[in-house]
Formats: sequence, structure tokens, C-alpha cells
Amino acid sequence: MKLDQHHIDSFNSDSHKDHDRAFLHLADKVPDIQYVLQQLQEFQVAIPSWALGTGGTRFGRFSGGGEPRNLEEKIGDVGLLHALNRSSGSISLHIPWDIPENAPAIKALAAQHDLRFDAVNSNTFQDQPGQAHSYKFGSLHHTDKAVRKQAIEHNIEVVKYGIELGSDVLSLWLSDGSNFPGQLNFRQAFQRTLESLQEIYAALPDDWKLYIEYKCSEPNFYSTTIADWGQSLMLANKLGSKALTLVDLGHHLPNANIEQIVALLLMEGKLAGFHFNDSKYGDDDLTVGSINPYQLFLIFNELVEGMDARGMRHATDLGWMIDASHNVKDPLEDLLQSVEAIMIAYAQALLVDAKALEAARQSNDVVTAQEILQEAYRTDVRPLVAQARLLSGAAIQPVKLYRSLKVRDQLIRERGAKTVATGL
Ligand code: AOS
Ligand code: ZN
Ligand code: ZN
Ligand code: ZN
Repeated sequence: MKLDQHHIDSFNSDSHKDHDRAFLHLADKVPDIQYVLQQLQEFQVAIPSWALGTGGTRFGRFSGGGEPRNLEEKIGDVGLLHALNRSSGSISLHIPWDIPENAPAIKALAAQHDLRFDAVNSNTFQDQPGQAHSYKFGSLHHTDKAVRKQAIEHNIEVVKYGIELGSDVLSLWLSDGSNFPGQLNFRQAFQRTLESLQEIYAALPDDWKLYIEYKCSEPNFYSTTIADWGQSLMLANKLGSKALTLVDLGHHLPNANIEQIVALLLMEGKLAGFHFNDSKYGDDDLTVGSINPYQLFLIFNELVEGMDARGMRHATDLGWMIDASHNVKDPLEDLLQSVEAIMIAYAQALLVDAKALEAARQSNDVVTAQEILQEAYRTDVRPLVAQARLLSGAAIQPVKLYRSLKVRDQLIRERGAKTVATGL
């Protein structure tokens, strides 16, 4: 299914009055409103193909119905999101879940929805049917050279698919690690990982990047071979300028100061970008902003300040992606909520009075520094984000429009009530 622009426009004209009042009230207080709106309109968040279906846990999975059954339908779903919010203009594929059998046709389909292809992801955490060697004991760090070779070749194949689709990033997450003390020689595992990555790196086109994700635990519960930002950064530094560290918000030990990690990686020119999600306990992959929106704001505050200091373009100079999984919600509604939460945090960060904050820091005025941040954070910027959407031809309230058009019912009619999206 595809959304007609007139659906969006007529919905917007119905909610126009309330919105205008709220927006004008807020606009009065924002010094550089045109700049903020323009930044918000440009900002795009990539949608991962694996977030479009209902996830599950090891205890079960409850299908939501109408889920995309193939790559074409996944592109269709992201197209719907993008039509609703005009901020979800790209899709991130996972190989082999999303092999593009006919790349030109897939590219053309994406273009019809005004979408491009974000990072391509490799998968060496699962064994695929017919695969020669198992990843049970790891992939790029494996003790057996033949397994490492298979994993390296898979990554190079993923890059080939990415080239066909016009992507320019290989995003790599390894589940390599160990479950019990004694299982692994840490130094050798790290060294083997580096050597494997060097081969992948050498096969990357010049204008490509390699994003190296880290994760403190899971599925291995004793050690992870790329466990934290330091280990990812060590690899990225040894590999070269195309290799960067990717921050998935759910991949830290409890209470880690993620905004500080982000600030330093950015300063070093080694921050790849983000996998946005939220969590209370571990890698919960909950809707962005559902648990700790203040942390998200603080991260964006570092990003805006750090990117401005380095003369970077917010919208394009880092990778912005959601990485979440929905067990009980309609995945599309959940993704709309996640994008909205990201936009809100970004808008709030754009409102921070950076000069006054720096002055407060210089004079060690702790109270004023805190007040400045909280002034921005406590501003209800939703009308601002909605105005940016309105200017881009998107819906003032995407979730409300999605519901009033009964999009999920239509998808169930088209695809069936018992669907399992390919992927996780
Ligand atoms: C896993 O925990 C990582 O967050 C990955 O980025 C991602 O979720 C995975 O590649 C999709 O299965
Ligand atoms: Zn991730
Ligand atoms: Zn994760
Ligand atoms: Zn996660």
C-alpha cells in the first residue's frame, strides 16, 4: 500500500488550528527558528529492515500480522513511515536476511518511495542453511582459520551487495566472545579479530566506511571480543581512517556515561554514528526515549556542540539509525514513536544556549550550567518538530494519521494475519 499526499494534507488541515497556536507560542521564544526548522527538516533517521516485524524473546514470539514477507514489502513499510514523517528516508539491510536478488529493481522501488540505502549489515552470529563452517564459537576471532575466512568472505560479499544498491557503509556487529572463564585467550582473540578486519578493510572501496559496533555482553555472557568503545576504537585506529566506532545505546554496562563517550569519540574523529534504542536493564532494544529521554537529550547536546565545533553537517556527517525490536507493539507505530523521540531530543539540543553554557562552565557556575541544559530539556518542542514535518509535507501527528487510515488493517488484508518477517 502507498499513502496518498491528499490523505496527509487533509489530515493536516483538520489539525492545523491547534497546531498553529502551539507553534506560534513556541516560535516566539526560539531565537533562530528558521535555522532550527531547517535542521529538523534535513535530519533523517535510517530504519533497520529487522525492526519492521514483531520481535520476540527466547520464550516466544507473538506475531502482529501484516508484517513484510520480503525485501520489497520491507521497503514498502519504510516508504509508509517516510511518507508519514518525512524523516525516515533510508533503510538498512541485513544480509542474508535481505538479499537483493535484482538490485536495479530494488533500487528503483526504493527510489519510488524516496528512500536510499543506509549501512549494509553482515551476519556472522547465525549459521545459515548449507554453510560450511559453524559460528558457534565465533566468527572473525575464531581459532580455526577456515571459519575466519568464511566470515571475511561473507563481509566482502555484503559490501558487493551494498555497492549495487548505492550504500557506502559496512556495519559490523560480532557476537564473538566467550561464556566461561578460561574459554578464550583474550589477546589472541583480539589479534585474530584485527587481522580478519584488516582483510575486510582492504576490500572496502575508497569512499566506503566500516562501522565497528561494540557490546558489553550477550549472547556471550563472560567476555565479548569487542566489548566496549575502547576496544572498538583500538581496532578502528589500527585499521585506518575508514574505520569508525558505532555506538548502540543499549550496549553499555549499567549507568555508563554515554554522552561522555560520544563527546570523546567525536573529538577524535572516530564516531561512526548510532544505533538508537532505549533500555532499563541491558540491550533491551525498547522504543527510543521510552525510558531515559534525558540521556538522549544529553547525547544530542554533545553532538550538536561537538559537530558545530568541528564544522560538521548534522544531517549527513554521522550515521543515524534505529536498532530496536518490538515484542508487543505494532512495529510501524513503534518506529514512528522512536523517530519522534530522536527529533525531540535533537530539537531540544538545538535550543541549548551554547554560549551561555560555556560561560557558566568557565566561571564554574554549576547551577547556571544545569539550568541552561534543563531549560532546553524542559521545553515542549513537539510543535517545533511537527512544524518541520508540516513544512516537509508530512503528517502533523504521524501515529494519529496511521491509526485513522487503519494502515495495519490494510497491511493484514494484503499480507495475511499470520506473517513472520524475514530476519530475527
Ligand atoms: C546486536 O545486539 C546489535 O545491536 C546489532 O546491531 C543488531 O541488533 C543486529 O545486527 C540485528 O540483528
Ligand atoms: Zn545495534
Ligand atoms: Zn544490540
Ligand atoms: Zn540494542
